[in-house]
Amino acid sequence: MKDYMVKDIRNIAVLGHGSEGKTTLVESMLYAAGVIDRQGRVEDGNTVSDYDPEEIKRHISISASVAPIEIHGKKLNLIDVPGYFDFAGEMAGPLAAVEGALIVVSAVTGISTGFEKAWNETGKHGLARFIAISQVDREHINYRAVLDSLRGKAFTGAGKDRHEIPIPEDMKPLVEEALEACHEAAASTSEDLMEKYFDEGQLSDEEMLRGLSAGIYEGSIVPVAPVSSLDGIGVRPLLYALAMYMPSPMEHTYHGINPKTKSMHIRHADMSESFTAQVFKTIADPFVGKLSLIKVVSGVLTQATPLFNANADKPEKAAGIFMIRGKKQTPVSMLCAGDIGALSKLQYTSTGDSLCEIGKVVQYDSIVFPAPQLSMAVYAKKAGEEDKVFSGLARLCEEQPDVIVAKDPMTTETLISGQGELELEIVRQKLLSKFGADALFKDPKIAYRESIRKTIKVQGRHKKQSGGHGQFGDVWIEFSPADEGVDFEFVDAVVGGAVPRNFIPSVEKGLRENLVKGVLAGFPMTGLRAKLYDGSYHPVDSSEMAFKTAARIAYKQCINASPVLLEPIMHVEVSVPDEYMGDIMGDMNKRRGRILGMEQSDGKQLIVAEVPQAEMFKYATDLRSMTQAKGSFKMSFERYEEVPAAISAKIIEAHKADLADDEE
Ligand SMILES: Nc1nc2c(ncn2[C@@H]2O[C@H](COP(=O)(O)OP(=O)(O)OP(=O)(O)O)[C@@H](O)[C@H]2O)c(=O)[nH]1
Ligand SMILES: [Mg+2]
Repeated sequence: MKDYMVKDIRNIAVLGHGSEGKTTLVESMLYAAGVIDRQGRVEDGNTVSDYDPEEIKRHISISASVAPIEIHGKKLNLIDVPGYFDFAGEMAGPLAAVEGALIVVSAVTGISTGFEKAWNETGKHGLARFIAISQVDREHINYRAVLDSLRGKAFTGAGKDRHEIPIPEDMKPLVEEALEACHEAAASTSEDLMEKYFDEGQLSDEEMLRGLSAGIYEGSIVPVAPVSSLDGIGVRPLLYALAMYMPSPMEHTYHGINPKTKSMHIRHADMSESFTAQVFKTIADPFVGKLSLIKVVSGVLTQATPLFNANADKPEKAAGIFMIRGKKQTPVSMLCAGDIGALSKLQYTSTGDSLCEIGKVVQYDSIVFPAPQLSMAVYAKKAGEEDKVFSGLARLCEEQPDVIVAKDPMTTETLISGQGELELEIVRQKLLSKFGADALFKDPKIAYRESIRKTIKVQGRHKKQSGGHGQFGDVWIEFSPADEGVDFEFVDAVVGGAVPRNFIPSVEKGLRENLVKGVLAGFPMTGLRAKLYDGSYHPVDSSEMAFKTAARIAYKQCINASPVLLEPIMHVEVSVPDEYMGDIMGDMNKRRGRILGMEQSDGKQLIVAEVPQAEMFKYATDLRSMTQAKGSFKMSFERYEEVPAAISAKIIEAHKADLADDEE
């Protein structure tokens, strides 16, 4: 591959709803540009982009992949981004690395949720946008209807390579209409072009290029191109239009800071500036090891560049510099401003990090990944393989920053969280295939708690005096519900030395040690007040241990203080389009939820509710199917509440059975 000037580079993310034809379009563009001599098919598992065994097995894209194409003297770095919502985490990185987006919408299904999300996200990033209406070769399509539904969002017009395509008679009116629309759109981007257009009724090619590029760059023009990737119809004109009209990185200004001095730095895609780059994706490659995919923001990178990681505040050393196309890595001696490539074996670097030169530190905004929507508990299938499982997961999480593995402080389980069940299942499969570690993903435990509802006064008397050193400890404790929000309160109300001062801390310690196991089912006790108000001791046989045991005996009698089971209640905010509100509320009621309120927000209905955590497992999956993935939700812990009696009986039984299993 030859070196390209910055002005001739086009970085383009290919986005859209799942199965709309993104990978197939990238494949047919590679073929049309002569990069590959045989066009692969997703069904045959031989496309350039979908090279991961899991992708080949499932015929969907799972991770973003880069496919550079050289055409019309330009270098188009296409990044094929998965459309399925389980892989939503794969969009954030590429959006930080590109200046343009090609959003694919199928002529069969028209605008869908994935299109809306891609449209909104690319809008937020201020990217230049093209739309490809794919699958126009399919039957029962209504191209016009799709075009009209897009009209509300974009300008219509087919990019065209005049020198190549003869126009059939019956298509002439459509092409004329599109050409006229192109002229109007180009003219609308500046006063002088508007004037010229009104005076002469048309613009020159150069003026068209200037006008359309300006409009596409500022977002007022979004070209729409019909394509059939299987037959290649419209693919070459689209390539031409992307090469001609998409902005180069030169048009952008990049803002960074020096994290230590807080000084601001402005960078341009200029080879004379110092080298800076951002890592937008990390791949754990079985052969070259860790690969960090980078977008060179400014300057030039060679093996001699003194690399520095601004986020880790550490010098870095790359084993190699590569150009990437699908799974193929081609070693190169340098990467220039504006271009996309990869570095191998960086030690301290993760996705989102900024790389620069030692002594010329610039850090760009980190990449924000979507918050996890679903969690599962992780166990090694075979005892003793825990390390293998968790070290493998740590490696895989480097590749997928939206997947998080962390200990749940409430249940001490290790949880893996991500966008959806499919994403987590694929992580589990990769753990097995790449690292030979077999894991079990289960529904996480609920951090139930126990408490008491009644006040009782009880005695805990421990006496063992059968030869040798005896043991004696005797306490009277009043157990009662503590104030709201208090976990445990110990009150020393001993008078007259009934329990010697030095043993009172042992009573408290004894109680605290036992609180981890409630009297009802063995869940941790909370909201308990223990007032030690009397007792007795033996001058010889009393000891710390004896009083701890006495405390335990007293504590066990909390079973008579109307103990109850408490469950975590979550504060849930669900954002959905109006038409789904009824379903969501009905579903919330089925989950023992309490609707607190509804309000309009961002053009959607925001439903606020409180729902038991136990009813919210896999809510991400259910919400997606109830709202065709148009809904989103946020959830956070609110408080503990009593579990209804009927439900608590089942939970207690199940937990006792679990504890019995653990003891075996
Ligand atoms: N007839 C026809 N089928 C197409 C065309 N483009 C894609 N397909 C088919 O549509 C299906 C999905 O295509 P993909 O390219 O995998 O779609 P995608 O958008 O990459 O899907 P994800 O990566 O899973 O989001 C495959 O069966 C393709 O063969 C087209 O232009 N015409
Ligand atoms: Mg795909």
